[in-house]
Amino acid sequence: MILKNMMAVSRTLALLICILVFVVCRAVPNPETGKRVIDKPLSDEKHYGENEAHNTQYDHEAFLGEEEARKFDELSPEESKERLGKIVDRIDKDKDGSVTQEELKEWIQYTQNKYILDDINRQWETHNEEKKDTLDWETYKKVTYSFIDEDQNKDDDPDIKTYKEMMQRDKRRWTTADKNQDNQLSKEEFGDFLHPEEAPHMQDIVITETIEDIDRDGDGKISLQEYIGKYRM
Ligand SMILES: [Ca+2]
Ligand SMILES: [Ca+2]
Ligand SMILES: [Ca+2]
Repeated sequence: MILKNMMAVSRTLALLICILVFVVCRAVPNPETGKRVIDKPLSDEKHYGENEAHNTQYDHEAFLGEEEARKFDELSPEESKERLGKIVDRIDKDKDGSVTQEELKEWIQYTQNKYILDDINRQWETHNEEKKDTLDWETYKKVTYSFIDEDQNKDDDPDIKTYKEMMQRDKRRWTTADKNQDNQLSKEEFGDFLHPEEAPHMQDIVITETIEDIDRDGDGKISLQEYIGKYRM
């Protein structure tokens, strides 16, 4: 229903979304969930479902952002049409009455950045109950991994073993994110910790974690089979 309205606003716009989303998806491999470095997909929906059927909800979320897309689901067709019209006005930066590919690209980047900023704010509040200016590792660990008793050796439990490994990787990333090395993360450093793909000084850790995710047999190399297995789209 929503996409119909979008097409009513502009058929060309819908086509551009498909092209752009396709281009972005091809550029950023979308490994299975569970890896620690996350390239936030444009939507949690699958772009193509069974038999390569096009999932319009994916475009919908890429275009509006997940939260905004949810709001649209609750609107009547008339209301969503009106609201989409207003959004198109915002996308059309030079106000010439049409949306160029560049304007649409900027809009999608804007919705992605907004997701990242919202996520940082949300997680900062969750982990920083005392509302301090900085966060230390022990506080973060207590909130995130409270269920792990490090003194008890339960490595025979595969879940606990996995969480312990995740915690060690988090600690390593935490140390890298601590740019001024005062053993505390400012909100900005915490943002780099959560979304290392956005920060230049975190690039090495992004590469290391990505290799670790793909290198399943742990020999330090990525075989063709490991690569294909991981990045099959
Ligand atoms: Ca324009
Ligand atoms: Ca710091
Ligand atoms: Ca390997």
